[in-house]
Amino acid sequence: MAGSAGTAMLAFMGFPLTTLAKAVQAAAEDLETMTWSGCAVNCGSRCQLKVFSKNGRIIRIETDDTGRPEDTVVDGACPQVRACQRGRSMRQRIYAPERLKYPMKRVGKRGEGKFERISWEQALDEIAARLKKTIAEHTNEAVMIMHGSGNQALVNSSASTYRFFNLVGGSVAWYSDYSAACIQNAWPYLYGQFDYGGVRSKANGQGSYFSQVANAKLYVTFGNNPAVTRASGGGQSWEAFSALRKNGTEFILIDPICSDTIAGREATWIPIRPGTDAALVEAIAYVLITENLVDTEFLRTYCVGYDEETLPASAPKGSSYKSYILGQGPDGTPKTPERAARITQIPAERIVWLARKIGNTKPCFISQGWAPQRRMNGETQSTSIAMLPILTGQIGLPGTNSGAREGDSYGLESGLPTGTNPVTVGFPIFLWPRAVVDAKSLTAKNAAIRGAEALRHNIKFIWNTQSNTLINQHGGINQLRPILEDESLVETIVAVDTQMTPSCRFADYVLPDVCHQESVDLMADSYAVGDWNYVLMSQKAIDPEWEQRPNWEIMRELAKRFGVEEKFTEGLTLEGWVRRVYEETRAKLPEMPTYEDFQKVGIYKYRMEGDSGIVMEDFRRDPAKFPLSTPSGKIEIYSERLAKMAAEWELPEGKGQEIHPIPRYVATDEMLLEDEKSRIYPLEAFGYHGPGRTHSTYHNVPWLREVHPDVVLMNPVDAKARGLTTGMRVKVFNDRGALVLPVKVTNRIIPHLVAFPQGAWYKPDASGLDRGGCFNVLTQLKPSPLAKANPSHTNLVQVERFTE
Ligand SMILES: Nc1nc2c(c(=O)[nH]1)N[C@H]1C(S)=C(S)[C@@H](COP(=O)(O)OP(=O)(O)OC[C@H]3O[C@@H](n4cnc5c(=O)[nH]c(N)nc54)[C@H](O)[C@@H]3O)O[C@H]1N2
Ligand SMILES: Nc1nc2c(c(=O)[nH]1)N[C@H]1C(S)=C(S)[C@@H](COP(=O)(O)OP(=O)(O)OC[C@H]3O[C@@H](n4cnc5c(=O)[nH]c(N)nc54)[C@H](O)[C@@H]3O)O[C@H]1N2
Ligand code: SF4
Ligand SMILES: [Mo]
Repeated sequence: MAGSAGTAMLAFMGFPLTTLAKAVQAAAEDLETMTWSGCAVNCGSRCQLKVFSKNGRIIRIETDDTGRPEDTVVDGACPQVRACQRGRSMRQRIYAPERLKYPMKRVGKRGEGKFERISWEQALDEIAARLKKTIAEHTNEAVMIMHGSGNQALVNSSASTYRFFNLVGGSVAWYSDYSAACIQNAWPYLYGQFDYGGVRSKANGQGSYFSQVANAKLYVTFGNNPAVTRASGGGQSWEAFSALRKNGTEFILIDPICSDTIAGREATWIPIRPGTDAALVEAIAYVLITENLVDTEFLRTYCVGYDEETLPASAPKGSSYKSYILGQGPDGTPKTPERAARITQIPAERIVWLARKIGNTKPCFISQGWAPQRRMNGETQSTSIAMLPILTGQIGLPGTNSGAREGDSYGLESGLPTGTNPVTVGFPIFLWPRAVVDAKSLTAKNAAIRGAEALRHNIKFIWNTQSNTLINQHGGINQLRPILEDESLVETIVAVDTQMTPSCRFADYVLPDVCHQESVDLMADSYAVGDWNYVLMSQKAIDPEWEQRPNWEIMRELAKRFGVEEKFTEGLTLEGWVRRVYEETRAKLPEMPTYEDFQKVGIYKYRMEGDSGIVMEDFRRDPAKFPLSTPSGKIEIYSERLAKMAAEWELPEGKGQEIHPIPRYVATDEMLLEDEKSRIYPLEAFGYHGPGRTHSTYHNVPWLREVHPDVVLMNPVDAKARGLTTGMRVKVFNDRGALVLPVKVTNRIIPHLVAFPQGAWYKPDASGLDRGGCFNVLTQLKPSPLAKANPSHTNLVQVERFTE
């Protein structure tokens, strides 16, 4: 051994053995090792981490410092893939007191949080037996892998989970997500498609890249906070600010909050009431039409249904967009700025100013974040915003956009192959609690069921991996809770996580996964890294301290118990798969280093060629040759498909449960002035995506809780009326639930709205009052009409001072 040889040599040279040997040992112990890794949560980016360890413990985290900090893709240079505060505090997540250490089995009632430690053998045997029983008794349609976005690495992530389940008959094929379900399901009727993946500018109906903002004279965005929601140095916030700076593009943000994206910058904030963007758009359209600022040539050539002349044959008279705006349709109401001023609380003169600016400034880049559509009226909010570039012909040209969130080139698709799900019947994800309780009542026409006319089996087995959606992130927590607690409904819940989260507390078995730094993997850029791409190496820095196992190994062990281990592994180890995925990626990018050389550098940055970053460029150039995938091949401002659904779908009771063939404002329940309940709950409320967490991940990191404490933002007008000052504790409540947090009184939020970051961990006290500040005790289980999506941001509440 090197140690004893060194000791022998020192002895031979006549030095006092013990002192020097100790010194050598101390020096060795003092050595730090550096390994490459990354942060792969679902913030839309991925960032490189440099992990420094000593004596088997991680002691420090740094990040990408290759190249120059000022490098930006807007100048054609490769940006640093710098981690934000979250990635840099990874160490505190690895060593958190909430870290899962051993497999555990529930001993108390479900949800009580009482568990006993068991062996891996026992856990895996029992889980395998239960899963086999569920499949035998209820089929694979009764098995659900919960939505879960916490780990976006390429191999040791839920890819392993899906791979296993697809080998044993599959799981219910839910679709859509919690991020962008409304725009995802509404956009295809307008533009033919909505697409997260692929070379984005080639996907019609996606967003142009942020780098195109540099070619625009005016950038107008709705409910979009890239400084926070796109925080990576390799990602879109850096690209956005570089693009804005390059040619001094004028920047207007429409948002109920003066967000970090504009605070302190050269920008105009137009405060708006949440959920009323579509009403603002209608008034802008009114000004554009009446002042001849619309691009009639564009509307005639590329669109269907703008005016009566371009309406499809099946559409009734007076149903065109123009007729609706001018009050010549069935409602007879002109959509004037004065009307919109009442709804949006933006003064009419300001609306006219904005309309003239948009109508007269070209190129104009219009986009939206996803908050305006994470609502009960989210479908028409998202398509209405698209009407601005459509009316002004600002599509398919440099410096323009479709109205969607800014796109990105989203590199190569690679990762552990998951196989194909043999089950094709599924529901929109937000409806899963109803699929637990009464699946057969969910049909194609009342619940957008796909693959069958109705669901056939209640969900009996839930596999909750890298997910806090089982309870924390879903919505209507107090209404969901009894459904989970009832053990006669879902018979088995397995959670695989790295932390003891609120969702884990509702599991029957809890299995501890490794953190990225305790195993080996690859990561790649995702849907928000902007106009550059990369692959990251994640090396093993330390051994897991307890009994944690990589998810891939957990699924392999289950595969063994189902007799499909060989099919699962294809004869490879986890590292073997990492290597294979790397080699497959390298086959497409021959300039990538060898796997061995890649270990030294940890990152490979590349750019997708032949991608202008301008969405619908081909369609604009030659609409006959490059039609959209709508039935007419054009932009369908009037959609016959939506008109048919409006006539045929069964929609529930309630204000705003409507489907319309054109993009238009829809007022809904749980909106101020619209809902009777606003007399009791006179404040609107939403939980934005804050800088201190990615959803609920990183919640249990003390550094982040200190820098970004959870506080309720409230306008001084509302605070004064309640005798509140900053720092006081308040109770935020409605008839669905209540929570306690400190208040922060600030002019950066509009009156009659309160907002605070979503994702805090649900922590109810004995009375059910949430001491954790989890927004979802206030949200509802009722879905939006078309997409059947989570209306997370549509809530009425009351706030009062809280004393124990
Ligand atoms: N730091 C951080 N980054 C994240 C995440 C995170 O949790 N933390 N999550 C990631 C994920 S998965 C997603 S889906 C995205 C989410 O990205 P978004 O959905 O875009 O984010 P939000 O914070 O909900 O909202 C963005 C802005 O919209 C404003 N807003 C709210 N309602 C309305 C409205 O009706 N109209 C208008 N005009 N503005 C409105 C809010 O005040 C906020 O400033 O972020 C991603 N990035
Ligand atoms: N009120 C309200 N609710 C919302 C939203 C909102 O805007 N408002 N936003 C919605 C949106 S857009 C989304 S995307 C969802 C997100 O909801 P989720 O997809 O559930 O995301 P997270 O809350 O981050 O939970 C991810 C989990 O993965 C775990 N995890 C992290 N790394 C690993 C790993 O390596 N292995 C394993 N096994 N686990 C790991 C984390 O500990 C955490 O428990 O929330 C939705 N919920
Ligand atoms: S949370 Fe997102 S931006 Fe922050 S380090 Fe992780 S991947 Fe990067
Ligand atoms: Mo999301």
